[in-house]
Amino acid sequence: MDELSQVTGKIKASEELDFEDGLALMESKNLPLIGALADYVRRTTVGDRVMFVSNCHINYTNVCTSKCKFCAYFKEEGQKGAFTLSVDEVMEKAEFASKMGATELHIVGSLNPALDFEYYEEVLSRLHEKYPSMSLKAFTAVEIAHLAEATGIGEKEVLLRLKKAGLTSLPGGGGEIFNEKIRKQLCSGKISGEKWLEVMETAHNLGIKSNATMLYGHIETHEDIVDHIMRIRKLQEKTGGFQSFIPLSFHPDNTELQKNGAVKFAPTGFDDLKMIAVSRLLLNGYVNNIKTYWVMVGEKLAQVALHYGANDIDGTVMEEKITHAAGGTTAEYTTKERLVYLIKNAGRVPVERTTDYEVVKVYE
Ligand code: V47
Repeated sequence: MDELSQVTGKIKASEELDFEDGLALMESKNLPLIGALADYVRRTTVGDRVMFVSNCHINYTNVCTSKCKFCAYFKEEGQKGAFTLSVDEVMEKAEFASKMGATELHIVGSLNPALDFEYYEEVLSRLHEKYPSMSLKAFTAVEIAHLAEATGIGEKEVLLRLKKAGLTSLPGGGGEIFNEKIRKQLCSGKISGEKWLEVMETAHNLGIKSNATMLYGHIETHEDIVDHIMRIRKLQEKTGGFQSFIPLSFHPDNTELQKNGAVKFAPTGFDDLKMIAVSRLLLNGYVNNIKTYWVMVGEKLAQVALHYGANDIDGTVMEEKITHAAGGTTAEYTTKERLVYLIKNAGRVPVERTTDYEVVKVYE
C-alpha cells in the first residue's frame, strides 16, 4: 500500500488530517502527489485567485539582545553595521512607500533595550496620523513580549496602547519552531513557543489579527514541523485570528548555525514546495491563506508554489534586510506589474488585497 493512501483517502472524503497524517506527508518523497493533493484542496477552498499585497518592509533597528543562532541580521550595540532609525527616518521610508502605492507597512526590528516604549507609540501614531488608510502591520509577538517585560505593564496593556496609537495587525515573525528543546538550541534568549502563542491569543482577543510563520530547514525534525502547525491550528480553532500562514525557508549564510557546523545546506526546492503543500493540507479548514514568500524562495519557485497549495505571494516588499543578511540573493523588492505577470503566467487570477484580505483590484 502506498504510504499516502490513507491521507489521500481522507482528503477525498473531506476528513481532517491528524498528526500521524502530517508525519506521513513529511516522510514521503512523493512530491507530485503531495502537491496535487494540496492543489486540489487549494482549488476547492479558495479557488483560482492569488492574492498579493502592495507593501513595504521597514526594519527600524537591528540591535538585539536575543542573539538567535539562525539570525544573521542582528548586531550588538556599537558593532559595525548596527543601526536604529529615528522616528523621522521611519517617516521618510513611509513617505517613499506611500508614493509607491503601498497599502501596508510591515514594521519589524529586534530587541533593542535602548528604545523605550514611547518610541514604538510615536512611530505608530505619527504614521497613522499622516497615512490614516495605511495598514500598520507592526512588531512581532516577540517584540510585544519584550515591551511588556521592559515596561512591566503586561502584553495586554502594551497591545491596547499600540492599538490606540494606530497598530492594525501583527506580523507572523518570531514563531520559529515551537518545540522547546529545539528552540533552546536555536534561540535560548527568545520567548518560548507557548509565550508566542499566548501573545497571539491576547492580540486576537483584542481584535488584532495576525499572521503566523514557521522557520524550517535547520535542525528541526519532521515531528517538530507537524507539532508547530498543529499548535497554530489549535489556537486558530479558539480565536480565528490568524490571517495567513507563511513557512520561512532557512538561509544559513553568516549565521551561528552555519559557523558551528550544525547546518551545512539551505533547504532545497523540494523542501520549499513540500512545506507549502503540507501547510495547506494540515491547515485546511483553519487557515485559508498560505503565503509563499518570494524573497526567501525566489520568484521562480514562488510561482511554482502557486500549484502546490499557495494562494498568496508576498508582496512588493520594497526593502528587505533579514533574508539578505543571511545570504538571500533575491531582489529587495518587486513591482505589482511583475507579481501580476508571475501569477497570470501560472494560470491564476491576480488579486491585489489589503492586509485583511479585502479585494483592492482583480486583474482578470
Ligand atoms: O522572525 C530570521 C525569520 C522572520 C532567518 O507576517 C529567517 O506577513 C530565514 O516573519 N533565514 C522575518 N528566515 C520574516 C517574517 C515575515 C516575512 C514575510 C511576511 C510576514 C508576515 C512575516 O524571518 C523572523 C525569523 O523567523 N528569519 N533569520 C534566516 N537566516
